[in-house]
Amino acid sequence: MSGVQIPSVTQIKTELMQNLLDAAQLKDAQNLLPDWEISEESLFRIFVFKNFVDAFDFMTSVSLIAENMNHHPDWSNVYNKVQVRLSTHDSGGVTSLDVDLAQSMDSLFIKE
Ligand code: H2B
Repeated sequence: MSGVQIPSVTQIKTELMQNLLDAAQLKDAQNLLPDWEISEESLFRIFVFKNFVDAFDFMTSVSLIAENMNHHPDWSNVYNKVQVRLSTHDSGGVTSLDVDLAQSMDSLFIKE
């Protein structure tokens, strides 16, 4: 075997943490996403639709985008409401992937 280095768990964790948005980036995210509640842990928004079918249509459209990104929302649906929480589980907080997915959800919602 050649000198292949296996990173330690601490090294891997440090690398993942580097993807987390810092305070300034979270502030920029808040400007891009005025309808979202933003914290270091997650992005949160409740989408309200005319009825259940519109809410489910939205979720179906988002599912295709999420699968494509390999980045998936934590969400729940009750009748015409879809409650969404976005975070990057692998990094333990908010990354640019969450901002990207939130923006996609916002633009799908406007088109409803
Ligand atoms: N979605 C979210 N929201 N965060 C993740 O860290 C994540 C994901 N990781 N979808 C992906 C899948 C990972 O679990 C798989 C193994 O690639």
